[in-house]
Amino acid sequence: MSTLVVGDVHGCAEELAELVERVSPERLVLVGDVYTKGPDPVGVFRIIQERRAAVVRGNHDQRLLDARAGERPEDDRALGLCARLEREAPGALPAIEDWPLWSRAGRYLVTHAALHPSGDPSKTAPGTHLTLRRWPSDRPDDPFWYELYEGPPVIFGHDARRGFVRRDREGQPWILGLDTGCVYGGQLTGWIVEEERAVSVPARRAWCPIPG
Ligand SMILES: [Mn+2]
Repeated sequence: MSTLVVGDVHGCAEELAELVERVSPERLVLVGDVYTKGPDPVGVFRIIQERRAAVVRGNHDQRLLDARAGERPEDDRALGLCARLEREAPGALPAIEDWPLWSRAGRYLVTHAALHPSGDPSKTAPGTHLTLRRWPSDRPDDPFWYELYEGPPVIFGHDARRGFVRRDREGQPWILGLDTGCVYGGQLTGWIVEEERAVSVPARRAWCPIPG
């Protein structure tokens, strides 16, 4: 068995295809934020279908669901992407409804943004799974959530400004942040769970500036 967990794809289907071809995993898991910002969300949906990928829901995925439900009438970009997906990839938006806020890959918990410091997903608020970077309130002087983390091994994404994060415990990888900013011109990074190693492919180009 080989399991590849991949950081924020953000519509970068070419890079995802290259990474998946290079590793040929039996199980593909994405940490969320898969469709928005980048050039080819439809291509990403095809790869998810072909590989029967598991996806945990990210804040940008949730945003598409909210836009589709009429809860973001001012969000032209989300509405535009919803319209495109409904036209070119029917099934893409309804599938998001089935994506959980967290999952497992081997010995790791997988979530998009963060977990409660205990590592207990049932104590983790939905907004923490989806968007939190700093515990407890995302204030600029709060510590990063993983500085306080005491739970089981975890893989997350969502923080391209931090880039690749790795903390070990007892000589084993323990906290892994995989968002290396592919859509901003960085890299797309995955973690091969059974081999305990990272694999990256460079971005073809930058599609938007990294948010501040
Ligand atoms: Mn995110």
